[in-house]
This record gives sequence, C-alpha cells and structure tokens, in this order.
Amino acid sequence: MKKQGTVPLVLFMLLGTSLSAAGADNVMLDEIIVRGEKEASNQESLTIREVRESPAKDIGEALKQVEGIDIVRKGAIANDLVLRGFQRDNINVLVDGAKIFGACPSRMDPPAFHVDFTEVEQIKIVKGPYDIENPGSMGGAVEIQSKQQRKGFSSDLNLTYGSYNAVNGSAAASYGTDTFDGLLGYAYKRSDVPKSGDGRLITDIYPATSPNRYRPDTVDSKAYEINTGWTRFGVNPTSSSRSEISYSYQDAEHVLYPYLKMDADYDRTHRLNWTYRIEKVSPLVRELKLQAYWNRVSHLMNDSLRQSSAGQPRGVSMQTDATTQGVGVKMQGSLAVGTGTLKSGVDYYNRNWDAVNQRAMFTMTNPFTPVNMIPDVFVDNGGMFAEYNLPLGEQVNLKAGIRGDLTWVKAERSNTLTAVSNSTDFAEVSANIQLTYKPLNDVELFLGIGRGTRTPDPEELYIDLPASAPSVTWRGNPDLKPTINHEADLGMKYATDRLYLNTTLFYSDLTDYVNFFQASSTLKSYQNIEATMWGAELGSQVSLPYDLFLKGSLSYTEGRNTDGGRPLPEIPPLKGMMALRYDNGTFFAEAVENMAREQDRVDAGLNEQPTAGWATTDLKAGYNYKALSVNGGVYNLFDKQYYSHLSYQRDPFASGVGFKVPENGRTFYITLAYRF
Ligand SMILES: [Cu+2]
Repeated sequence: MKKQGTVPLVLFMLLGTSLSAAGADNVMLDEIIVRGEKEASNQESLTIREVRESPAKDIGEALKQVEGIDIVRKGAIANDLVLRGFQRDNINVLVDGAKIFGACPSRMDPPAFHVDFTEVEQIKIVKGPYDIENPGSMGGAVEIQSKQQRKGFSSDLNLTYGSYNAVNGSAAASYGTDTFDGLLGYAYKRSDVPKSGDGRLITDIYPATSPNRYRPDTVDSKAYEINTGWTRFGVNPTSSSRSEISYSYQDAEHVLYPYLKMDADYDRTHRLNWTYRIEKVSPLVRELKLQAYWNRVSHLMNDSLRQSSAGQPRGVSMQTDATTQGVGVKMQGSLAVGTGTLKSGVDYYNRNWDAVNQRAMFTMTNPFTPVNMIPDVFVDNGGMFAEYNLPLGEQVNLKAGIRGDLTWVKAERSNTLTAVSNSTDFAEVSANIQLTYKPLNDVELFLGIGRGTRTPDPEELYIDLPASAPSVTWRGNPDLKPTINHEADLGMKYATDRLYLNTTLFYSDLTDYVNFFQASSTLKSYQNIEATMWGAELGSQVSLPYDLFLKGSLSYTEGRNTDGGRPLPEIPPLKGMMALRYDNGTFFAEAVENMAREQDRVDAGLNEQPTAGWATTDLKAGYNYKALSVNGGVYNLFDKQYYSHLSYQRDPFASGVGFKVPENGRTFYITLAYRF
C-alpha cells in the first residue's frame, strides 16, 4: 500500500478546528430551489460544485451521479455517457451549442472527453426527444455550458492530488468590463494506473497467455497525461448585445484503455466557437443568436504497450490513425407571438471522419496494408425548427415544436462496402409537445410526447475492418435507415423551499433502432430492429434540521429487442444512491451509499454476460474560508471489487467477453481551490 492514509488525516484535523465557523449563504438550499422550481421535470443538471467535490477524472464520470446517467468505462479516464440506456449517437452531446465529435472508431475519445472541468459552469441534461434546437437529440441531449464571464478580475485555481499519483491542476484568469472581457485557462491532468478492489492494477486483467496483455514494463505506466489550454474574448457593443469567440486545445498523451486491444498514443483536439447575441431587438423580436464553430480531433492508437506488438519490426502489430472534423453554423431568433414566445432557427453542420487501420496479421503476404476503416466520410446536415411556448394562465404551460432535417452522407474513399463517392441521404421530421400543469402551488405535473430521429453515423454505415477467419470481421451496413423514437414521458414534481421530489416515467417505441449484432460466427455488423425501452427515475433532496440534507435517487431502464424477442444489449441495471450531508455553508461532510442491482437482462445473441450487483460507500468533506476552499474524501471506502455492467465490449478491437474493466478500489483525494 502507498502512503494514502495521511491525506484524510490531515484533512480531518484541518476540518476539526473549523466546525464553529460562521455559515455563509447555503448553496445547498439554493440548489434545492433551482431543481425544484427552475428545472422542468424532464431535465437534470450538474453544477461545477458537484463535479469538484467528486473524485471524477472527467465529465462523464462526474455525471454518473445524475439520475438516468451511466457510463462505459474503458480505462482510468475518457468515460462515455449513457442516458437512459441510450448510447453513442442516440444522444446528443453539445459544448456551448456546438456539436463535437470523437475521432476514435472505438470511442476512446467520446465527445464529453474533449472539455476540461475548469472550462465548465454546469451541465444540463434533457431526457427524451425534447431538444429540437439541434439535430439528432433522439434519446436526449447533454449540454455542457462554459463558465459565464464576470466583471473585474477573477481567477480560479485548483489543485487535486489523489491515490495513484493522480494530479489535476488548473488555473484560469479573466478580466471583464462592461464592454469587453477576456479569459485564459490551463489545465493539467495525469495519473498512474489505478487499482481495483482486489488490489490489482486495472491494466492487469488479462491471462498470462493473452496477446492483449500489457507488457511487464508498461502494465504500470502512466494511465493518462492531458494538457488543455483555452481562451475566450468577448465584446458587448451595447448593453443588450454580445459577441464571443473562444478557442481550446487539448492534448491527451499515452491514454491506456485496458477495455480495448489498443491504447491511445495521442488525441489532439481543437475547438473554436463564435457566438453573437442581441436581445430586445424590437417589441416583436426578443432575441437573435448567431453561432459558428469548428472542431477537429486527430487520434492515433496502437498496441505498442501490449504483448501483441512484441517482435514487430515497427513496434506495433496494429494501429489506427483517425481524424474527425466538425464545422457548423446556427441562426435562431425568439419572437413575441400572441401571448407566447416563438423560437425558430436554421442550422447546418458538416462532419468529416476518416480512419485508416494497419495490421501486421491482415493478409500475411502484405502486412500493414492500409485499410480504409472509415472511408473519409462527409456528413452534411441542414435543419430548421420552430418551437412555440405558450403559458395558459398561472397553472398551465404548453410547448410544442417541430424540426426538419436533411442529411447527406458521402464516402470519399473506397473499401469493400463502398466505392468512392458513394452516397446516401435522409430526410427526417422530429416534433414534440410538452404540457406542464401546476394543480397546487408545490406540485407540478409534466406530460411530454415526442418524436426524435437520428441518422446512422459513418461508422454504422461504412466501417470496414476485414479479418481472416476465425477472427471476426467488423463491417457496417450502408442500407441502414434512421432511427425514429416515439416517446412519452410523465413526470411529477413536488417542490418546496426545503424539499424536492421528482419522479419521471418514460416509454420509447423505437423504429429502426441501430443494433450491433453477430451476423455470423466471423462477422459482426449493424441492423435496424424494432425495439422498445421504458424506465423511471426518482430524485429527491430534503433539507432537515441542524443543517442536514438528505439526497436519494433511483434509476431504471429496460430495453427490449422486439424482433429478436430478447433484451437489448448494454442496458444499465437498476441503480440508486443515498447521501446524508451536513452543510452549514462553511463546512460540509457527506456520506454516500451507491448501489446497483445485478444485470441479468443480457443479449444472448451477442454472448453478453450478466454482471453482479454491488454497493459502495464514499465519504467526503470540505471547508470554505473566504476565497479558499479545501475538500477531499475517500471513494469506495471498503475497497470493493466491482464492475459496471457496461464496461465490457465485443467489437473486434475490444478484448472480448470476460475482460471487463473493474471500477477503482479505495481512492483518496484532496482538492485545494482558490477563487476570487
Ligand atoms: Cu482509438
């Protein structure tokens, strides 16, 4: 064991002396009010406070405390978001309204990975097909929002140190006047390989005979190293208008993915975003917004750290070089129409995705033949939407929206699935209606009915990774149709100043759901199927006497492959959380119990295996003194060995059934922050 014991001891000694400190405004009470009164039933949010208090290494991991959200763990970082069992392109992940894409065909770099915590103010989640401002929010949308500019000089310094030499340091400084403002930020993250509850490294999960095992000299190499820098400049030409331009660069190096057969050599991301907003243009035009963005990710992965690369003259036996690029423009306005507000807009984006794979073993006669795994595919999408929000008296609010999208997909290179310039196109309509009714002052009922769509992505359409039998070939399906989700949501919320209780229930009827399946013993591909999903979430937060707060949540989703008469694969099990917190505004201490039930609803067609249930305990505490704060804790206090059901994989580049990546064992962390 390492010298982890000293960290919490120092922390609790420090906290012990400060219990009598005077209470400031209580953020916890504010949060209950925000959740209870400002958020719709089908929305959730996570504040940067909640992110900072958790030992999460990335936004995905921080979000798993939210009802309805789970993650796919592939390593120590870069966790992929799952919302109500909807994964990948079934949900939309946006950063300040911009679509962002990952380059890796195995999702080593999911969209939310490309943003550092320190850039973020809060994360909003829309559950169900109710975001029609953006294309593709079929199962829901996750909107990452960057920090708002403040007047004067302000700075934000954070330093976290934790088990496995995990370091997360960041510094951001900004200056703002009434007419202009600027911001500069930098963040650094690194960690050694964490251990799971059984005391083994999470990289040490392979049998001694597996070619995918880490080499003895790399099994304990660093788990990741990430540098991120960002800047923003804003001008306010008038008191009711603002223009902003921001740029971020992220360089992730040496990221280990024990879940897969390869690791990331690098992952370099550029994000550029420009917005212009003008309010109160005329009595009719309440607001106009313009946006243009560009982002680009280049990614290189290989097996240089694995046994499979031993003796290879190039130092690798397989590698994939991938890039993706997104460009988009959006224009929208809010108009005062009748007694309501009409929001309407047009948008366009273009995404390019290209991945070239090379393997020593693929065709023995011609090793390292480049394969156009994703054949330089361009996706163009143009859409328009209108949404009308009509308050009907004090108690009732009606919102209805419609959106149309045209999508063109074209391959610029060939592989066995597609010739150069092969193309396909889609035309889709989404719509929804949302009714909110407040029969009593503290009670709110929500009914939503929506139709959401998403087009098949370039990977599902055109991926081609041929292999010589008995190895499994991974191949797309150029005939895929867009998925259509017809969903109904029912919500009930009870909220007072001191209590918040929200329950939601959803049912989804999915036409042409894109399902990954075993087409033959040597081929895996995608097919459109009929499927249904239903689920429920319960969230609550109560303020008790003596500055105590109780929080609890439950989430459940069940997916069914109607065509196959079996469960949908990769659906998270029932999970829940209970937390008791003491918080007087200056000092807090919290105990959290996390639970997940066994998942035995598995897809036999993919040879998916059940996962055992588990329960873990976390403790955390913190102290604020003026601009300085310190918080820390221990995650998985009892050092349980456990697995998230989603952390197994079955793609050709995944390590296969039986090689699940365990969750971290007991982890200590402490964060020092200075903000003024
Ligand atoms: Cu990759």
